[in-house]
Amino acid sequence: MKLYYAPQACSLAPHIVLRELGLPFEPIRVDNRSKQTANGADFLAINPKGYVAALQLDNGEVLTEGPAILQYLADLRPEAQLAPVNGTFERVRLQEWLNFVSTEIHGGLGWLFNAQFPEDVKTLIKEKLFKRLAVLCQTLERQDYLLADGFSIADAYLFTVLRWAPLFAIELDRWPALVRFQQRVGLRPAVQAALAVELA
Ligand SMILES: N[C@@H](CCC(=O)N[C@@H](CS)C(=O)NCC(=O)O)C(=O)O
Repeated sequence: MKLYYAPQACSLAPHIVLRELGLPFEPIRVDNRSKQTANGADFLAINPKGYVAALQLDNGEVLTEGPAILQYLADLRPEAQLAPVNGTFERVRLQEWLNFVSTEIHGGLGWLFNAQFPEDVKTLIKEKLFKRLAVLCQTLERQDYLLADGFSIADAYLFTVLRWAPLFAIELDRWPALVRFQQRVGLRPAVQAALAVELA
């Protein structure tokens, strides 16, 4: 498998999960501005959507969209228990979190990267985001991870997008449960290995 990633982008989540699962893969860096890969390929020819993450399977299929990629990977090694079994209520609960992280947190923070947005619009986006962070806190104050049973792919995704908050002067100290969550997930060897590659 090949993981097309951009350093510290949302592709960090599948990068972490690939390492958590110990699956063989080739990380291929993408320049998100030029849409060129580090090995000189046209990324748009690989993923016409033009964004990371993209996972190229050994049969040539290219899978995109973070929540789909994460679930595909977790199901390759169900014994690692990074996702509840498909068809169970717990799996739907996981999908509920994946969707929340994708639309409410990733989506919310994602808008703030847009330099053309006026400050008052960004303030409105932040106000909405703060309400969503408070929702996360309600869960993470009573348990270590989004699912009560332990670390899952949803946590890898949440950890990834919460790392962007300080870029927009959003100090997570306001939500101590989120700070503890970031510290807890950040200590995982797979997370440190993925970050070491992306920050190199
Ligand atoms: N819907 C996609 C969004 C992916 C996304 O937002 N990727 C960003 C990095 S976090 C990107 O590559 N943006 C570059 C671009 O849109 O040109 C997903 O959930 O995977």
